Amino acid sequence: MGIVNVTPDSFSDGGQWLDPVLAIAHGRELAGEGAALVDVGGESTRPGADPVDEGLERERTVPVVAALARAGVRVSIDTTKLRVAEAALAAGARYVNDVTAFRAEPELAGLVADRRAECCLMHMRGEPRTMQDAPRYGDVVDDVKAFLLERVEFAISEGVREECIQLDPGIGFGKTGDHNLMLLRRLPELVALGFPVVVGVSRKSFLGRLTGREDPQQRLPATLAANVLALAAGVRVFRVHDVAEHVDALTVAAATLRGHA
Ligand code: HH2
Repeated sequence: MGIVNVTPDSFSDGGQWLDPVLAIAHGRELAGEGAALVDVGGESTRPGADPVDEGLERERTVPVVAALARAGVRVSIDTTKLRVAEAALAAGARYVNDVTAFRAEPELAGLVADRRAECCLMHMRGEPRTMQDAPRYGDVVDDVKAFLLERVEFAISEGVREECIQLDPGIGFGKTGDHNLMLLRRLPELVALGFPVVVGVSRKSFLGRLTGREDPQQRLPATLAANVLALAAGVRVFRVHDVAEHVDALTVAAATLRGHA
């Protein structure tokens, strides 16, 4: 899953793809590099980010979604808002990536069901503005699992088909560095729930703290290490900024795990 942030304030590429012409070209490039899905977002979820008004979020994302879908790219819309998702699906998106797992606008589940779209249900503690204020868990993996299962139940009760659901532990969303590392170490427990697991570690700050890389753009080697191990743990979807590099690394890692080309 390649990332296209049509935002001025995303943590690692804010402002780079705010111009729709550049965002469309970037999405096509990521698809050309091998992304099976391109995730288009118009609102940053970085800790402390300000919410974006629905109209503006639609203006940023829908033209990009429409152009990519027209070009044959499979598109995901990264939004928590019903109206934005509705417009994006009408413009050709096939996947809804809602970091609140249908908690912000529960009607979003019915929309996904209706349009027979796929969706990612992600764990987040609280909301972006406050999620990093002293996050605490009993057992972080057990808590995330229980949350995700509850959201699966909700989605299914709204008509979303089981085979359309993917799960994501929400790396960096209301977690300390150690919470993130424990979730990554125990990914097989999430994989065992039986749904495809998505992880989004790309360039995130816990990698910067581990490596001393303050510039998010310099966190590619750290991101590759985490994603290769996630592949070995059974993860199937990797939400990344750097697609070409991940295709190489994951191709070699997957062949090695199989023991043949
Ligand atoms: N992480 C980010 C945004 N959306 N969606 C899923 N499913 N999983 C994630 O881990 C995830 C996500 C944050 O990364 P990014 O989009 O690069 O930054 P920003 O939210 O600042 O735009």
